[in-house]
Order: sequence, then C-alpha cells, then structure tokens
Amino acid sequence: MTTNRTFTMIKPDAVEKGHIGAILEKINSAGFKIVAMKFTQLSKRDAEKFYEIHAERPFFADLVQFMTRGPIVAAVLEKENAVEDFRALIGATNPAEAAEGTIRKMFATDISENAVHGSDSDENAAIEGAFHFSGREMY
Ligand code: RTP
Ligand code: MG
Repeated sequence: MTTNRTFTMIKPDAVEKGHIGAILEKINSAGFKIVAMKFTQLSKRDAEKFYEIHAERPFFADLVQFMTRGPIVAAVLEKENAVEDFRALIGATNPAEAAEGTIRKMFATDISENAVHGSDSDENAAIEGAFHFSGREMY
C-alpha cells in the first residue's frame, strides 16, 4: 500500500442508525476514491487484534464489545495526503469536541461510539488495510 491511502471503518453505531450512505457521500465529496470496500462483522479476536495498541486502556473491553456487536463497513481510501485529510474529515475522537461539518460531529453518538475509524499514520494505514483486504481486493 502506498502512502496516499488510508483505512476506515463505519462503526456499528453508524450502521445501526442507517448512516452508511450519508457517510460514504461525505467521503466521496471530500475527494477520496474507494480502493477496497466490504460489509462485514468483526469477531472478538479480530477486534482485540485490530485495537491491540489499546489493550491496557480502561475502555478496551467496552471497545471490543462495541466493535463486535454488529456489522461494519471496512474500506481503503485513496487521496493525496489521505491519512491527515481523512482525520480532519472525521473530526475529534469525542464528537462534543469535533468541528462543525465533520463526520463525527454529524453522526457520532459519544466518545466511545463515534461512527468512524481513521488510520493515524501511513504505517498503520498499510497494516490496517492488509488486516481486512488481500492485494487482489484493492483496485
Ligand atoms: P479510531 O482509532 O477509531 O479512528 O479513533 P481515534 O484514533 O480518534 O481514537 P483512539 O484513541 O485511537 O481510540 C480508539 C477508539 O476507542 C474508543 N474510545 N473510547 N470511552 C473512551 O474514553 C474512549 N476513548 C476511545 C473510541 O471508539 C475510539 O475511536
Ligand atoms: Mg486511533
């Protein structure tokens, strides 16, 4: 994966509320191209592995429970400066602190159930994309 890609998930809360279409529209309108995409559900093992960096945090068990409770949309996105620009598009982790017009401001419930994931570095974008997709599934 090259450095102009990022990885995202539309999290279970946003899927449950019917926001998939609106969030994909925001992503497209912001100039991101979809390179890979699937509708899937994380197993407990998947979620523990994906978020292993947070394993010692007090919210880890709740995070795993939340991320496995229903389906998600996983996608690899392409755009110049993808990681940074996508983090700007989704807004702060806590929607109460997210800027107007950001995806989390518009669609997140709270700091835990915050509608979308965005990779925080080019290195993690590559790791997270490869976690969900084989090379043959990226276009
Ligand atoms: P993400 O990885 O999902 O894009 O979110 P992020 O970088 O903005 O936030 P991060 O610190 O990586 O936290 C990962 C996810 O854990 C949940 N969380 N809950 N209850 C809490 O205090 C708390 N803090 C974080 C959120 O779902 C957050 O997105
Ligand atoms: Mg993060």
